[in-house]
Amino acid sequence: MTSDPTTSRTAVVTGASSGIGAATARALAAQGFHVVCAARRTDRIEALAEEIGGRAITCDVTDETSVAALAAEVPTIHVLVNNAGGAVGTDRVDAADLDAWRWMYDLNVLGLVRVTRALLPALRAGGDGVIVNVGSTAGRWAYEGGGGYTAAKHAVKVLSETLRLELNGEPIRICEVAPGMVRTDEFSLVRFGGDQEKADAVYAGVDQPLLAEDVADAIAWVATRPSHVDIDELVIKPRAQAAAHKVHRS
Ligand code: 8X3
Repeated sequence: MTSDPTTSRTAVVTGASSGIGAATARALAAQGFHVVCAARRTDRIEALAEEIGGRAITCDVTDETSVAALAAEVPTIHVLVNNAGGAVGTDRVDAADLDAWRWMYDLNVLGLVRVTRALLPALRAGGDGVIVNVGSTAGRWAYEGGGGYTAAKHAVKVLSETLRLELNGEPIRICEVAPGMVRTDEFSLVRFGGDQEKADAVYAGVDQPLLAEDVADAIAWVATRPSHVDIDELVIKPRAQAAAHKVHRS
C-alpha cells in the first residue's frame, strides 16, 4: 500500500505506535490517506509507516518542543486524530496519587491541546479539516477508582465541544469518538503497571470486547463523511457492555 503525499489527503495520528492509534493509521491509509504516524516509539512507527506507505515522526505529545517539531514537518493536513492517551492506576479520590493524575491530565488533555494548537494552521491550510479526538465512555460516566482518568476524559469531551464552538465558521469539523471496553495490548497493562493478570481480569468472561480495529473503522468513517457532515460524538461499546457497571460476563 502506498500513498503519495502530493496527491493524497494527509492525516496525522498521535499515539500511532500501538492499539487504536496503529489501527487507525492502517484504516486511514486503506481509505487513501497519506498517514503521518506520530508517537514516542520510533521503531514501531517506522515499521508501521513502511507497511502503510506513510511517514513516521517521533513525537511526545507531552513535550512542547517535540510537538512544535511535528508541526514544522506537516504544513498542510486534512485529518488530525488526537489518539495519544492512557490511564494509570485505579486509586480512589481519597487516596489519589497526584503524580499519576497529573500524568493522565498532561497526556490526555494537555497533549490534545498542544497538538491541536500546533496543527490548526496546517488544518486551515488544508481547507477542509477533521479533528477526531479519541475520548472514552470514561468521559460519559463515573466509576469508583476511575477518578483520575474519568476526569481527564470528561475534559476531552468538553474540549471537543469548546473547539467546535470556537472554530464555527471555519471549514474544520470536530468529532469525539468515545470507546468503551476495547481490548488492546497495552491500555489495561499500562493502567495496572504491567500486571498482566489484573489487565486480563478487565475483560474476563466478556463476549468479544471491542478491538482496536472496530474503533479505527469508526474513526475512518467519521473522517470520510462529506465536508458538510459533522459527526459530533460517537460512543462505541461492545454489545456486552451497557454501562460502566453493567457488563455481561459469562
Ligand atoms: C477505557 C474505558 O471503562 O476502562 O477508555 O474507563 S474504561
